[in-house]
Amino acid sequence: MLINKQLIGEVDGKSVYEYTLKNGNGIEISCLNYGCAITKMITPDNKGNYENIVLGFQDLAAYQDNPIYAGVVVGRIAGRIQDAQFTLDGKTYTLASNDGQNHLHGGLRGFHKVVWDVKTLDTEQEVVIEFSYTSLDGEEGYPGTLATKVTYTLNDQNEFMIHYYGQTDQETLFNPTNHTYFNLSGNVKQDISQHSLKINSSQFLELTQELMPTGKFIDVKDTVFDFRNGRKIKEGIDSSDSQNIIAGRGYDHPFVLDSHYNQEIVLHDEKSGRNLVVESDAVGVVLYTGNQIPTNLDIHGVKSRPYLGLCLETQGLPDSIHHPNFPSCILKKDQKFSTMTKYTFSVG
Ligand code: FUC
Repeated sequence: MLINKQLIGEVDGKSVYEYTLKNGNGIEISCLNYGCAITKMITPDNKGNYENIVLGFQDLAAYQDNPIYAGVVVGRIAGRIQDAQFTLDGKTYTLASNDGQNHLHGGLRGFHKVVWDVKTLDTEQEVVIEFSYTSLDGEEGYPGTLATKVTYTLNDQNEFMIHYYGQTDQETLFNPTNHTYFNLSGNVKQDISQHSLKINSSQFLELTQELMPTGKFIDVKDTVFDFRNGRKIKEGIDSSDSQNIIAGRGYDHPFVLDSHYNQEIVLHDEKSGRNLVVESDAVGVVLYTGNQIPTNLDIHGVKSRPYLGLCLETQGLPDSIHHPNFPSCILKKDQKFSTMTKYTFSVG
Protein backbone atom coordinates (compact mmCIF):
# COMPACT_ATOMS: atom_id res chain seq x y z
CA MET A 1 0.00 0.00 0.00
CA LEU A 2 1.30 3.38 -0.97
CA ILE A 3 0.64 7.11 -0.82
CA ASN A 4 2.28 9.56 -3.21
CA LYS A 5 2.17 13.31 -2.84
CA GLN A 6 2.63 16.05 -5.41
CA LEU A 7 2.56 19.82 -4.92
CA ILE A 8 0.04 21.41 -7.31
CA GLY A 9 -0.24 25.00 -6.05
CA GLU A 10 -1.13 27.29 -3.21
CA VAL A 11 -4.36 28.75 -1.78
CA ASP A 12 -4.58 31.25 1.11
CA GLY A 13 -0.81 30.95 1.56
CA LYS A 14 -1.11 27.18 2.11
CA SER A 15 0.37 24.48 -0.09
CA VAL A 16 -2.07 22.30 -1.97
CA TYR A 17 -1.04 18.73 -2.76
CA GLU A 18 -2.53 15.93 -4.79
CA TYR A 19 -2.26 12.67 -2.86
CA THR A 20 -2.58 9.30 -4.55
CA LEU A 21 -3.56 6.22 -2.56
CA LYS A 22 -2.69 2.90 -4.24
CA ASN A 23 -3.64 -0.63 -3.29
CA GLY A 24 -2.05 -3.95 -4.25
CA ASN A 25 -4.58 -4.53 -7.06
CA GLY A 26 -3.66 -1.40 -8.99
CA ILE A 27 -6.60 0.71 -7.81
CA GLU A 28 -5.64 4.35 -7.33
CA ILE A 29 -7.54 7.17 -5.68
CA SER A 30 -6.28 10.73 -5.90
CA CYS A 31 -7.43 13.66 -3.80
CA LEU A 32 -6.49 17.19 -2.80
CA ASN A 33 -6.19 18.81 0.60
CA TYR A 34 -8.25 21.59 -1.03
CA GLY A 35 -11.91 20.73 -0.29
CA CYS A 36 -10.84 17.07 0.17
CA ALA A 37 -11.59 16.89 -3.56
CA ILE A 38 -11.42 13.39 -5.04
CA THR A 39 -9.83 14.03 -8.41
CA LYS A 40 -9.48 10.50 -9.80
CA MET A 41 -10.45 6.92 -9.05
CA ILE A 42 -8.66 4.46 -11.30
CA THR A 43 -10.25 1.00 -11.41
CA PRO A 44 -10.16 -1.92 -13.87
CA ASP A 45 -12.95 -2.81 -16.31
CA ASN A 46 -13.86 -6.40 -17.26
CA LYS A 47 -10.95 -6.53 -19.74
CA GLY A 48 -8.41 -5.33 -17.22
CA ASN A 49 -8.18 -1.74 -18.53
CA TYR A 50 -7.47 0.69 -15.70
CA GLU A 51 -9.42 3.93 -16.21
CA ASN A 52 -10.75 6.88 -14.26
CA ILE A 53 -14.35 6.55 -13.02
CA VAL A 54 -15.01 10.03 -11.55
CA LEU A 55 -15.36 13.54 -12.97
CA GLY A 56 -12.41 15.77 -12.21
CA PHE A 57 -10.38 18.70 -13.51
CA GLN A 58 -6.82 19.18 -14.75
CA ASP A 59 -5.64 21.90 -12.39
CA LEU A 60 -6.16 23.65 -9.08
CA ALA A 61 -7.67 26.77 -10.70
CA ALA A 62 -10.56 24.63 -11.97
CA TYR A 63 -11.20 23.34 -8.43
CA GLN A 64 -11.22 26.94 -7.18
CA ASP A 65 -14.09 27.54 -9.61
CA ASN A 66 -15.82 24.12 -9.54
CA PRO A 67 -19.46 25.21 -9.96
CA ILE A 68 -20.55 21.55 -9.98
CA TYR A 69 -18.85 20.67 -6.65
CA ALA A 70 -16.96 17.82 -8.35
CA GLY A 71 -15.35 15.43 -5.89
CA VAL A 72 -15.46 17.70 -2.85
CA VAL A 73 -16.65 17.28 0.70
CA VAL A 74 -19.61 19.60 1.24
CA GLY A 75 -20.52 21.03 4.62
CA ARG A 76 -21.42 22.07 7.17
CA ILE A 77 -24.79 21.21 5.62
CA ALA A 78 -25.15 19.31 2.36
CA GLY A 79 -28.00 20.32 0.08
CA ARG A 80 -30.34 23.27 0.48
CA ILE A 81 -31.63 25.29 3.43
CA GLN A 82 -34.89 27.11 2.75
CA ASP A 83 -34.52 30.91 2.56
CA ALA A 84 -30.91 30.61 3.80
CA GLN A 85 -32.11 30.94 7.37
CA PHE A 86 -32.80 28.82 10.40
CA THR A 87 -33.61 29.20 14.07
CA LEU A 88 -31.78 27.27 16.76
CA ASP A 89 -32.32 27.71 20.47
CA GLY A 90 -34.47 30.80 19.81
CA LYS A 91 -31.82 32.54 17.72
CA THR A 92 -32.11 33.11 13.97
CA TYR A 93 -29.05 32.53 11.80
CA THR A 94 -28.65 33.87 8.27
CA LEU A 95 -26.53 32.05 5.71
CA ALA A 96 -25.36 32.84 2.18
CA SER A 97 -28.15 32.74 -0.43
CA ASN A 98 -26.09 30.97 -3.07
CA ASP A 99 -28.92 29.12 -4.84
CA GLY A 100 -31.65 31.65 -5.61
CA GLN A 101 -32.96 32.70 -2.21
CA ASN A 102 -31.82 29.44 -0.63
CA HIS A 103 -28.55 28.21 0.83
CA LEU A 104 -26.65 25.38 -0.92
CA HIS A 105 -23.84 23.02 0.14
CA GLY A 106 -22.52 24.99 3.11
CA GLY A 107 -22.11 28.37 1.42
CA LEU A 108 -19.57 30.22 -0.67
CA ARG A 109 -16.44 28.56 0.71
CA GLY A 110 -17.99 26.00 3.04
CA PHE A 111 -15.75 22.95 3.37
CA HIS A 112 -15.14 22.71 -0.37
CA LYS A 113 -13.03 25.81 -0.94
CA VAL A 114 -10.72 25.66 2.06
CA VAL A 115 -7.35 23.98 2.59
CA TRP A 116 -7.51 21.12 5.09
CA ASP A 117 -4.68 19.86 7.31
CA VAL A 118 -3.42 16.38 6.44
CA LYS A 119 -1.98 13.31 8.14
CA THR A 120 -1.27 10.12 6.27
CA LEU A 121 -0.95 6.55 7.47
CA ASP A 122 0.49 3.85 5.30
CA THR A 123 0.38 0.23 6.54
CA GLU A 124 0.39 -3.21 4.96
CA GLN A 125 -3.42 -3.47 5.31
CA GLU A 126 -4.55 -0.01 4.23
CA VAL A 127 -3.67 3.54 3.32
CA VAL A 128 -5.38 6.34 5.18
CA ILE A 129 -5.45 10.05 4.62
CA GLU A 130 -6.89 12.12 7.43
CA PHE A 131 -8.08 15.66 6.68
CA SER A 132 -8.94 18.05 9.49
CA TYR A 133 -10.51 21.47 9.48
CA THR A 134 -11.89 23.70 12.21
CA SER A 135 -14.80 25.85 11.11
CA LEU A 136 -14.95 28.85 13.41
CA ASP A 137 -18.01 30.13 15.26
CA GLY A 138 -20.01 32.23 12.78
CA GLU A 139 -18.22 30.88 9.71
CA GLU A 140 -20.65 30.92 6.76
CA GLY A 141 -23.23 32.12 9.31
CA TYR A 142 -23.38 28.87 11.31
CA PRO A 143 -23.09 28.91 15.12
CA GLY A 144 -20.38 27.13 17.11
CA THR A 145 -16.75 26.29 16.47
CA LEU A 146 -16.90 22.91 14.75
CA ALA A 147 -13.81 20.69 14.62
CA THR A 148 -14.12 18.21 11.77
CA LYS A 149 -12.16 15.30 10.41
CA VAL A 150 -12.67 13.38 7.19
CA THR A 151 -10.67 10.24 6.46
CA TYR A 152 -10.21 8.43 3.15
CA THR A 153 -9.13 4.79 3.52
CA LEU A 154 -8.26 2.33 0.74
CA ASN A 155 -7.52 -1.36 1.32
CA ASP A 156 -6.67 -4.48 -0.68
CA GLN A 157 -10.29 -5.69 -0.58
CA ASN A 158 -10.92 -2.87 -3.10
CA GLU A 159 -12.88 -0.95 -0.49
CA PHE A 160 -12.69 2.81 -0.12
CA MET A 161 -14.12 4.28 3.09
CA ILE A 162 -15.04 7.85 3.93
CA HIS A 163 -15.45 8.62 7.65
CA TYR A 164 -16.80 11.99 8.78
CA TYR A 165 -16.30 13.22 12.35
CA GLY A 166 -17.33 16.44 14.10
CA GLN A 167 -17.51 18.07 17.49
CA THR A 168 -18.82 21.52 18.37
CA ASP A 169 -18.55 23.85 21.38
CA GLN A 170 -22.09 25.12 20.83
CA GLU A 171 -25.25 23.61 19.34
CA THR A 172 -25.08 23.72 15.53
CA LEU A 173 -26.12 21.89 12.36
CA PHE A 174 -23.96 19.25 10.72
CA ASN A 175 -24.69 17.05 7.71
CA PRO A 176 -21.66 16.59 5.46
CA THR A 177 -21.32 14.43 2.37
CA ASN A 178 -19.01 13.85 -0.57
CA HIS A 179 -20.02 15.16 -4.00
CA THR A 180 -18.09 12.83 -6.31
CA TYR A 181 -19.63 12.28 -9.74
CA PHE A 182 -19.24 8.66 -10.84
CA ASN A 183 -19.07 7.52 -14.44
CA LEU A 184 -18.20 3.84 -14.67
CA SER A 185 -17.72 3.86 -18.47
CA GLY A 186 -14.07 4.75 -17.84
CA ASN A 187 -12.39 8.03 -18.83
CA VAL A 188 -15.87 9.49 -19.48
CA LYS A 189 -16.29 7.59 -22.76
CA GLN A 190 -20.10 7.78 -22.42
CA ASP A 191 -22.56 9.59 -20.20
CA ILE A 192 -24.30 7.79 -17.33
CA SER A 193 -27.73 7.39 -18.96
CA GLN A 194 -27.12 3.67 -19.63
CA HIS A 195 -25.84 2.97 -16.10
CA SER A 196 -28.18 0.86 -14.01
CA LEU A 197 -28.74 1.62 -10.37
CA LYS A 198 -30.23 -0.30 -7.48
CA ILE A 199 -31.21 1.51 -4.28
CA ASN A 200 -32.89 -0.23 -1.40
CA SER A 201 -35.32 2.60 -0.76
CA SER A 202 -39.12 2.57 -0.62
CA GLN A 203 -39.54 6.34 -0.12
CA PHE A 204 -38.13 9.51 -1.60
CA LEU A 205 -38.70 13.16 -0.77
CA GLU A 206 -41.01 15.24 -2.92
CA LEU A 207 -39.35 18.47 -4.11
CA THR A 208 -40.64 21.93 -5.03
CA GLN A 209 -39.62 23.78 -8.22
CA GLU A 210 -36.68 25.16 -6.21
CA LEU A 211 -35.61 21.58 -5.37
CA MET A 212 -36.57 22.09 -1.72
CA PRO A 213 -38.23 19.18 0.12
CA THR A 214 -41.98 19.79 0.57
CA GLY A 215 -41.90 17.62 3.70
CA LYS A 216 -43.79 14.79 1.99
CA PHE A 217 -42.37 11.27 1.65
CA ILE A 218 -43.51 9.57 -1.56
CA ASP A 219 -43.84 5.80 -1.94
CA VAL A 220 -41.61 4.73 -4.86
CA LYS A 221 -44.02 1.97 -5.90
CA ASP A 222 -45.11 2.22 -9.56
CA THR A 223 -42.81 5.19 -10.24
CA VAL A 224 -39.40 5.57 -11.93
CA PHE A 225 -38.13 6.27 -8.41
CA ASP A 226 -38.42 2.57 -7.60
CA PHE A 227 -34.80 1.39 -7.81
CA ARG A 228 -35.32 -1.63 -5.53
CA ASN A 229 -34.90 -4.09 -8.38
CA GLY A 230 -32.58 -1.86 -10.36
CA ARG A 231 -33.35 0.39 -13.34
CA LYS A 232 -31.53 2.44 -15.95
CA ILE A 233 -30.96 6.13 -15.26
CA LYS A 234 -32.34 6.88 -18.74
CA GLU A 235 -35.85 5.98 -17.58
CA GLY A 236 -35.78 8.96 -15.21
CA ILE A 237 -34.28 11.26 -17.82
CA ASP A 238 -37.06 10.37 -20.30
CA SER A 239 -39.80 10.28 -17.67
CA SER A 240 -42.81 12.64 -17.74
CA ASP A 241 -43.20 12.41 -13.95
CA SER A 242 -43.36 16.03 -12.75
CA GLN A 243 -40.71 15.24 -10.12
CA ASN A 244 -38.22 14.27 -12.85
CA ILE A 245 -39.12 17.36 -14.90
CA ILE A 246 -38.66 19.65 -11.87
CA ALA A 247 -35.19 18.20 -11.34
CA GLY A 248 -34.23 19.27 -14.88
CA ARG A 249 -35.11 15.86 -16.39
CA GLY A 250 -33.60 13.18 -14.26
CA TYR A 251 -33.07 12.85 -10.53
CA ASP A 252 -31.97 15.31 -7.85
CA HIS A 253 -33.79 13.61 -5.00
CA PRO A 254 -33.22 12.35 -1.47
CA PHE A 255 -34.04 8.66 -1.00
CA VAL A 256 -34.55 7.13 2.44
CA LEU A 257 -32.36 4.03 2.82
CA ASP A 258 -34.33 0.99 4.00
CA SER A 259 -31.23 -0.92 5.10
CA HIS A 260 -27.55 -0.34 5.84
CA TYR A 261 -24.33 -2.19 5.09
CA ASN A 262 -26.02 -4.82 2.94
CA GLN A 263 -25.28 -3.56 -0.59
CA GLU A 264 -28.10 -1.01 -0.36
CA ILE A 265 -26.79 0.98 -3.36
CA VAL A 266 -25.32 -0.71 -6.45
CA LEU A 267 -24.29 1.14 -9.61
CA HIS A 268 -23.44 -0.92 -12.69
CA ASP A 269 -22.24 -0.21 -16.21
CA GLU A 270 -22.85 -3.15 -18.51
CA LYS A 271 -20.32 -2.19 -21.17
CA SER A 272 -17.30 -1.85 -18.89
CA GLY A 273 -18.63 -4.45 -16.44
CA ARG A 274 -17.79 -2.14 -13.55
CA ASN A 275 -19.81 -2.32 -10.32
CA LEU A 276 -19.78 0.16 -7.50
CA VAL A 277 -21.42 -0.86 -4.23
CA VAL A 278 -22.13 1.97 -1.77
CA GLU A 279 -22.96 1.17 1.85
CA SER A 280 -23.54 3.68 4.62
CA ASP A 281 -25.03 4.34 8.03
CA ALA A 282 -26.55 7.59 6.70
CA VAL A 283 -30.33 8.05 6.77
CA GLY A 284 -30.51 8.67 3.06
CA VAL A 285 -28.82 9.26 -0.26
CA VAL A 286 -29.33 12.14 -2.68
CA LEU A 287 -29.21 10.84 -6.22
CA TYR A 288 -28.16 13.66 -8.56
CA THR A 289 -27.82 12.59 -12.18
CA GLY A 290 -25.92 15.67 -13.36
CA ASN A 291 -29.00 17.17 -15.04
CA GLN A 292 -27.62 20.68 -14.69
CA ILE A 293 -23.96 20.17 -15.52
CA PRO A 294 -23.01 23.15 -17.73
CA THR A 295 -21.23 22.72 -21.05
CA ASN A 296 -18.20 24.96 -20.44
CA LEU A 297 -16.01 22.80 -18.17
CA ASP A 298 -13.00 20.74 -19.14
CA ILE A 299 -13.27 17.28 -17.55
CA HIS A 300 -9.82 15.78 -18.17
CA GLY A 301 -10.02 16.80 -21.83
CA VAL A 302 -13.72 16.05 -22.31
CA LYS A 303 -16.20 18.94 -22.64
CA SER A 304 -18.73 18.78 -19.80
CA ARG A 305 -22.42 18.22 -20.45
CA PRO A 306 -25.54 17.09 -18.57
CA TYR A 307 -25.55 13.45 -17.39
CA LEU A 308 -21.77 13.11 -17.65
CA GLY A 309 -21.66 11.80 -14.09
CA LEU A 310 -23.94 10.99 -11.19
CA CYS A 311 -23.60 11.68 -7.47
CA LEU A 312 -24.63 9.33 -4.68
CA GLU A 313 -24.59 11.74 -1.75
CA THR A 314 -25.09 9.68 1.40
CA GLN A 315 -26.30 12.03 4.14
CA GLY A 316 -29.10 13.01 6.51
CA LEU A 317 -32.25 14.41 4.87
CA PRO A 318 -31.88 17.95 3.47
CA ASP A 319 -33.43 20.97 5.17
CA SER A 320 -34.32 18.86 8.21
CA ILE A 321 -34.12 21.99 10.38
CA HIS A 322 -37.38 23.13 8.75
CA HIS A 323 -39.05 19.71 8.83
CA PRO A 324 -39.71 18.34 12.32
CA ASN A 325 -40.80 15.03 10.72
CA PHE A 326 -37.26 14.44 9.33
CA PRO A 327 -34.45 12.98 11.47
CA SER A 328 -32.61 15.93 12.98
CA CYS A 329 -29.21 17.24 11.81
CA ILE A 330 -28.63 19.23 14.99
CA LEU A 331 -25.28 18.53 16.61
CA LYS A 332 -25.30 19.24 20.32
CA LYS A 333 -22.43 20.76 22.28
CA ASP A 334 -19.68 18.19 22.87
CA GLN A 335 -21.68 15.43 21.15
CA LYS A 336 -19.46 13.30 18.89
CA PHE A 337 -20.64 13.10 15.29
CA SER A 338 -19.48 10.13 13.26
CA THR A 339 -20.72 8.60 10.04
CA MET A 340 -19.25 6.34 7.37
CA THR A 341 -19.76 5.43 3.74
CA LYS A 342 -17.99 2.53 2.04
CA TYR A 343 -17.48 2.18 -1.72
CA THR A 344 -16.51 -1.25 -3.08
CA PHE A 345 -15.19 -1.66 -6.62
CA SER A 346 -15.65 -4.86 -8.63
CA VAL A 347 -16.34 -6.13 -12.14
CA GLY A 348 -18.95 -8.60 -13.29
C1 FUC B 1 -26.42 18.64 -6.23
C2 FUC B 1 -27.80 19.08 -6.49
C3 FUC B 1 -27.97 20.40 -7.00
C4 FUC B 1 -26.82 21.08 -7.64
C5 FUC B 1 -25.47 20.65 -7.18
C6 FUC B 1 -24.29 21.00 -7.97
O1 FUC B 1 -26.24 17.97 -5.04
O2 FUC B 1 -28.72 18.80 -5.48
O3 FUC B 1 -29.18 20.61 -7.65
O4 FUC B 1 -26.95 21.32 -8.93
O5 FUC B 1 -25.38 19.51 -6.46
